[in-house]
Parts: sequence; structure tokens; C-alpha cells
Amino acid sequence: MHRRDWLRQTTLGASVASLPLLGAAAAGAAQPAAGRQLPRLRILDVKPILTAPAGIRLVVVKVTTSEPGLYGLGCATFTQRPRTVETAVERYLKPFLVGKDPAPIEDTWQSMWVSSYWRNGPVLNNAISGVDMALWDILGKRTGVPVYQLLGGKCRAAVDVYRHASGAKFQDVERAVRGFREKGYRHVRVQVAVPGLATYGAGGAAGDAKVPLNRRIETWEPAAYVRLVPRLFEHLRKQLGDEVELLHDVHERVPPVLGMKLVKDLEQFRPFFVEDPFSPEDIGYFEHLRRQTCAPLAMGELFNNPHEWLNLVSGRLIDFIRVHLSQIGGLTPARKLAALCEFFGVRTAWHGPGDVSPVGHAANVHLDLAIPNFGVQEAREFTQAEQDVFPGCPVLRDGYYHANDRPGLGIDLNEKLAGKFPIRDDPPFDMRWGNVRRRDGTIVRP
Ligand code: GCO
Ligand code: MG
Repeated sequence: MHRRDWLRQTTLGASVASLPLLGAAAAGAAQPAAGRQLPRLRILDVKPILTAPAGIRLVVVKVTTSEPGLYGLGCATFTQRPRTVETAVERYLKPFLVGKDPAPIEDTWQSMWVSSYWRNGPVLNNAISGVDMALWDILGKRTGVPVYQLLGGKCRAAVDVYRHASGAKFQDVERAVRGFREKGYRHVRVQVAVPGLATYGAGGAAGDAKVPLNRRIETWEPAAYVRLVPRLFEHLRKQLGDEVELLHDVHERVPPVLGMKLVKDLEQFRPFFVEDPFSPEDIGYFEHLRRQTCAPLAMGELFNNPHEWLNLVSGRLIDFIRVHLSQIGGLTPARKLAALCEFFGVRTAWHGPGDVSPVGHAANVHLDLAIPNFGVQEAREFTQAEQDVFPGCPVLRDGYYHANDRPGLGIDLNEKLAGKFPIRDDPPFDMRWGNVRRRDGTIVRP
């Protein structure tokens, strides 16, 4: 075949599957036995399902195929803007995907990603993630293997996790850590409230309940917090010793230079990692911090765009990548991010609190099992209602998340029951995030 004919044929946009193998076929060479081809299926439906069995607004996507009973589930949870993701899936991805083959996952990801021209944002990435994870779930079910097997198989038997301990006083946090130790946990995140201030992860002074939610101010001041947290760690190391791994989340709530000071002051207490000392907008500070401390640094739950992690990872400026899988577009980009991190000594600690659906937690666990550079996984105990709505949730035992080794992601969805836990639209989201202010009224990054 002439090169010109080949180019004309390819540039005329023949679909991927119809491109002939160049040369070998033309040359009539003996063909190696073709691999077992998956029979061609069609995507029949792409449906966003919004539910809140634990009172947290969750979004999952169900992709149904032309094979009766064969469908996949994916997490698309952007809990602060769930209805926007619902619209992105329902009005844009569904008409774009119905009729297409669910098998070419990477090609489908790439075409969804560029289909909006503008890309790498939280709403569209979550919508894409819902479909992407569902396609991996379908492929696992079709091939009869768990998704971790499709990703290269297990590198470990189970996934080491961390839980959240918090309190108003040091003794409260200490008691909570002891509780987790007794249950077999080795890693515990510790947060303490700053008296009189609304403190991330530890409650503290809430806003005035008489004021309408959208104008209810929560007050925060960074200096008191930056003085208090090292004293918390000192107390915990004295009372609990060195065995327990202690983590802390600064949650980007302090001016960058105070974030640097806090990390340096915590170094002597051997934190497992200190998370989000800076906001994504201030990642330029990491190279300064890195030169001054070897306290392990974790970053990434707020990332949507590869530009946010490329320099941090390739510059070895962080030790743990914390992205929220659906906020970057799902399992397909996350497995590549994990591979990139491997080459720069960065380990994973995927985002895993309540606003990741149980399907998202299952995807986290499958990826955690299959990558050599796994660090730790943020975990939570699923409520009974969540376990009923999502049969097959990852199981917590002895401080580990365990996958159930069923085909696909191993998790299902009881749609009827999910309907019994509709998300709240009034208010449409947790408005605290935009209402945290300094005493002088200055808005604070939450
Ligand atoms: C964490 C996070 C969460 C976020 C929440 C936002 O480390 O788990 O910081 O607590 O604040 O996911 O909706
Ligand atoms: Mg965090």
C-alpha cells in the first residue's frame, strides 16, 4: 500500500478499530494467532445517580451495555457542585457515548476529555471519571477479573489506611488515637480545635445558627493554630511514643510562610506526612520548604490539572500525592500519575474522606493494590445505609482496606434504595467553605 494511500485513509478519520495493521497484512506474512477479541458491545445508557446515604451528596455514574445485565459503576463525586456534574453527564457525555464500544477505555477517555475543548476542570473531570471507572468495571466483569488484575495484579495483600482523630483538647485527640491503635490502625491523622476558632477537621467555634447559612461566618486566625499544633504533636509523642504514625492536614488555611514554619516545627515529632501546607495557587513555595526540612510533604486533593503536579513530582518536592481520583478524571489518569510518581520516589495517598463515594473508595483500593509506590490510603468506616446502597464496599480490618476480589470493582449499587436517600438541594451545598473569614473579615481559603 502506498504511503500516500495509507495517510489519506488514516486522516479520513477511520475509527480506531478499522485501521488495518500496516505491512504485515500487505506482505501476506504468516499471522500469529489473533488474541481473544471481546465481542463488540454498545453503550446503551450513561446515567448519573445522586444519593446521600450518609447525608453526604454523592454522584456515581452507571454505564449500561448492550449485553443484558452488564453495566459498570464509577465515582463522579464533586460534593460541593453535584447537580453540575449530573448535567455534564446527562446532557453532554451520554449523547456523546451512547452507541459506542465500551472496550477502548483510553481512547474513550481521550475523546471525552477533548470533546469540551476547554478541559481539566472539576465538573467535567468528575463527569469523565464516572464513565471511566465504569468502563474499567465493565472490562473486569467481561474478563472475569478484579480491576487490580487489569492494572497489573496485586503488589500487596491489602491496603494500609489512616483514620481521623480530632478533638477540642490534646487529651481528646490522644484518647481517639488510642482507640484507633486498639483497633489495629498504624496511621492516624490528628487535628485539634483552636479555642474560639472554626478549625478544619476539629470543629471548634461554629457560626451563629440564627444567621442564614449563606451569610453565616466562621472565624479563623492562623497564628494561634500554628503555635498550637506542634504542642499537640509534642503531647502525643510523649503519651503515645514513636510507634504510631501521626499525620496532619494544614488544609491550606495559613499564609505560606506560616505553613513553612509549621512544617519545620513539626519535623522533630516525625510526622508521617504534613498535608496541604500551601494552597494549589502557592505550590511555588514547595521548593523553598524542601530546602529547609525533610518532614514528609503531601499535596494534591485540590488538583485537577496535570500542570499542578508535574513540577512537584518531577522536582521531588513532595513525598505523597493526594489527588481525589474523580477530580482528575478517574482511574485512567490516576494510574498514569502513579506511574509518573514511581520514577520520582513519590508515593500515593489518594484522597478518601466521606465525599468520595464507596465506588470511588473501591477504585482507590484497586489502584493501591496494583502499584509499587503505594504509601497509605485515607479511609472511612461506611455507614450501614452506605453498605446497603453500595453492596461490596471495601472492608476495613486490622487497619487495612480489603478488596473482595470479585470481577470489576467488586461493588454494586441498589438504585431503588439509593432513591430513598435523595441529596439535599436546599441548601445545594455545604456553604461553610465560602464563609470562613479572619477577624477583620478577610476570606480564608477553606
Ligand atoms: C481530607 C480533606 C477533606 C476535604 C473535603 C472537602 O484530607 O480528607 O481535606 O476533609 O476537606 O473532602 O469536601
Ligand atoms: Mg486534606
